[in-house]
Amino acid sequence: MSCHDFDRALLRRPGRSVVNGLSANAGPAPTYEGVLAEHQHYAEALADAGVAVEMLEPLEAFPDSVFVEDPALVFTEGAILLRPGAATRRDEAEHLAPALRRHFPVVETLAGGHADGGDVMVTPDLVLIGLSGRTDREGAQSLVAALERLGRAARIIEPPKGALHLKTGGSMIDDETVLTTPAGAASGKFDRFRVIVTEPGEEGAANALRVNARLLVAGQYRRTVDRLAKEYDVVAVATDHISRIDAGLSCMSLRWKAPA
Ligand code: CIR
Repeated sequence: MSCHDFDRALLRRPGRSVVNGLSANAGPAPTYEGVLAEHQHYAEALADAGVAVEMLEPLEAFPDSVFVEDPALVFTEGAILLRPGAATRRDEAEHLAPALRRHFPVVETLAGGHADGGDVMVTPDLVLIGLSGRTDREGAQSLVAALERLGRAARIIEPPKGALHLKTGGSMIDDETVLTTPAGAASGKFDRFRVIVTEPGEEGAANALRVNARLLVAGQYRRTVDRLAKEYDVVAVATDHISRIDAGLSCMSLRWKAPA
């Protein structure tokens, strides 16, 4: 089975508070309507790719809670509630717990530290955990232990500094290939894969999302979209608004294949 075979996805509709989402940039905030439209288009693209989408209600008290990838990890074998590294996001995990318990008989937790799902790259044989401003060594080690309890091998890596998360700068786009930035390629961290580099000035395209046969790519990065479309079944999904709060395509869903 490919690590991109999915039939379920869990999403959370953005609340109006999403305009106050965390951002490392001083640029303009997104509009609520802009984020909502991008989120709807994204949910449709996932459904078209063959997954059943469950949409959770907004959580106004948590501006970043639309980015459900960060407080949890999900696999066919079970789920893991994470410990998000940003103070304003810490309690998002407990709000996701009821939905996870509905879908997964096993829901693991982390013993300590902090870890965000954006720092987790699932490859066919190994789960890579990137250290970042959100994922510390204690959290990463706790996550390795939780993954082992689910029967998954993991390795902690130190990706190039500067990106919010490991997957901000790189994504598995098939079982052998990583799409990454020039810095990600130069780091050597992805040398065991075939590497495709984003087009110059289009580093934001590195957070792409493979779902079954489809590859979702941020639509504003036209040259990278065109390059990938020569090889993949690409769906361009705009991220103009969510990128203003440092988000990309992987972070708006949790995806898994239900047990047969
Ligand atoms: C944050 O800073 O936590 C949010 N504004 C963006 C989270 C993006 N998450 C992701 O790429 N996995």
